[in-house]
Amino acid sequence: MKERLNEIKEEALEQIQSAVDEKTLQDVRVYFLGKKGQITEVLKGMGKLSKEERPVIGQLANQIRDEISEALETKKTKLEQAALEQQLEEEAVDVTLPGRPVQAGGPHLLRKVIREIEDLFTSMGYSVAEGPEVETDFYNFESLNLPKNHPARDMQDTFFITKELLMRTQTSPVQARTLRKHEGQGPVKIICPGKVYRRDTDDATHSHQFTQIEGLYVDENIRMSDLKGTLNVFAKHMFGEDRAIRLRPSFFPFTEPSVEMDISCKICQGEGCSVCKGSGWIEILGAGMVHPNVLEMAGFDSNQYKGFAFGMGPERIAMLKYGVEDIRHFYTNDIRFLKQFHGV
Ligand code: 2NL
Repeated sequence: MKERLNEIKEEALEQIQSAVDEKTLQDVRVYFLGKKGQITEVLKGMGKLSKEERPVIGQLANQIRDEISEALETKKTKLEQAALEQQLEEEAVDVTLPGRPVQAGGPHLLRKVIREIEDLFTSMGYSVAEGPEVETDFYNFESLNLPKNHPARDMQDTFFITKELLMRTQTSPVQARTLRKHEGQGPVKIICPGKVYRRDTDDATHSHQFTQIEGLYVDENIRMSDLKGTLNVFAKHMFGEDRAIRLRPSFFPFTEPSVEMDISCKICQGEGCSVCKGSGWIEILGAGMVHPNVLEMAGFDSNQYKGFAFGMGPERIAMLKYGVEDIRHFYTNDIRFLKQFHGV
């Protein structure tokens, strides 16, 4: 029996030694130390032993059981340690590797052009005013001298929401609202940038949604020459000191008289080319002296107060300044288009 017990010990230690996982260790424990295990099997033969031999074999069996148990524990700890080390190695991070480059964004070209125009006008004492994009028929049309059924409403195809509510077709309602707030007291000196909407079929030069900047200066003694001087400063600041401006008579319902402003073509120096369509001039914006009806409807005395106003499309300004050939580039967010203007 002694020999058999020692054999069991050798076998067990060998199996423990070669075990590669905890499941195998568990199987080894059951096979040797379990209720129906090898040691119990041997001890069943104790009855055949003499009185003197019994305690000796019993003691040896206990000793071997303890040794196997201890070997199992030691091996288990070893396996756990090895597993942990492997995991640490696999999940190791090389903190000395260079980081992934961060893609730096920047303001949209349109935003930059709008900001440049805002900066110029605020430097001349204008404030920036904003208002709702969903407007009432009153502020978008009636208060700007465009009564219901006026034929000039056809100039601006409109997205109506209800009979009285619409998507604003211009930023002038912001100016009408601001005038009203001043309760007949000048001066009012603002520029109004923002999104506007018109029922239109999108193509290279038209969009159903675009941006506009309008300006308004109302005070006593404001004259057409003030308008001309202001627009001249604007044109030279945006397009270069060497540019000339020209005002042509035009019509807007909210101004009288009304003009359109052209700048001289930089490409051909006024000779005529494909950009200016042979004329030597490029149209930039519309403007005029605020119609007395607009002043009166906003609560201003049109004998005491005069004003000038102008409106322009930042898309058009950006297209001319940076050679953008399709207005849809501003809205489709192709990163290759947008990135070209990061430095400007
Ligand atoms: C254009 C022309 C213009 C105005 C906008 C305006 C606003 C008030 C009173 C009078 Cl509250 N006028 N705005 C005046 C003239 C022209 O825009 O071609 N825009 C793209």
